[in-house]
Amino acid sequence: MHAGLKITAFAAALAATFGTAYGVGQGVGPVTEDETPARHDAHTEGGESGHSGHESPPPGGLQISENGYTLDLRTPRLAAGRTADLRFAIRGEDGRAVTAFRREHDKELHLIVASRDLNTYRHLHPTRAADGTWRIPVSLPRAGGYRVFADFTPEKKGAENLTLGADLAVSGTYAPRNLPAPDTTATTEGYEVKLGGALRPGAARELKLTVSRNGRPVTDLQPYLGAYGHLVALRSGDLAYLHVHPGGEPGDGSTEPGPDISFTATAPSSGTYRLFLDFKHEGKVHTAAFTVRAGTAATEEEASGPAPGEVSEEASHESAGEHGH
Ligand SMILES: [Cu+2]
Repeated sequence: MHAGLKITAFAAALAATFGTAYGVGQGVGPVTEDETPARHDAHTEGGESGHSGHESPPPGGLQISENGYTLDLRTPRLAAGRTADLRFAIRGEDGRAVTAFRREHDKELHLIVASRDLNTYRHLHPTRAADGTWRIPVSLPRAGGYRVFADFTPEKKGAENLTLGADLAVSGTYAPRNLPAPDTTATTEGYEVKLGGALRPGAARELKLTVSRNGRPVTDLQPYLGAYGHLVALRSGDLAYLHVHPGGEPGDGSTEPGPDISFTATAPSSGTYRLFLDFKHEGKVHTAAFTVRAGTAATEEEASGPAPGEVSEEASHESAGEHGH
């Protein structure tokens, strides 16, 4: 077991990997100050803060359009249980599809698809045509409301990382399901992942995920998109999107290939979140999911167990392992 990273080393690694526009900006906030005056005006009018350098930007994924970029989801409806192409484009202010993206973690764009009840999750890497339209075959098992997130950085001077979100409707017989109960252990395809640390509203906190299989620590995780793990956190209720990254990367001399994967994450508010960890081992990508509460007493009662007649927690867990890769 490695001792974890010193916070300074971690900050340096983050800065080296993501510059100032990614990751750091999620938690600290000053990055978007100058480019998003409108929403910060709204904050300061409320008298919350005269020192705007300490404000956090709103979480990603809540808007279909931001900073002049729009997620144009060309297939807003799919049928449950059928594989079909999900198509979309990212449009600039002129309405044209964007064709130049900066690579983040080996990809020009990361696409997340999650059901509103957070029982189904996909992390996908679509293919872009020369004209800027993207497509990826997807199969979603259950009907209901879904959210599609496009996480990308335009290749343009000064452009920052953006996560745009759009609604997707999946037709079929709709049986809403409860959010799985909070738990610090998740199992997926024979692996057990333990979550250490806690989310705190407005404060950066280290989360440590420890991977084992058959009771033995996994110490030969494989790099997946430039990291030993990718963690996405979605807020239950509105699916606010936090994309957090590990405190170090393969080959930096201090980051070991498991069993621990550390991240720093800041919850934008108290509430209940669903965390999805992607990791790669023996050539296959796995997803482990956790329900986590951020905050204290006020939120303790929110995520109650399944109501009578609802699908059991066990059944809910099966979907945590569904993965699009
Ligand atoms: Cu990705």
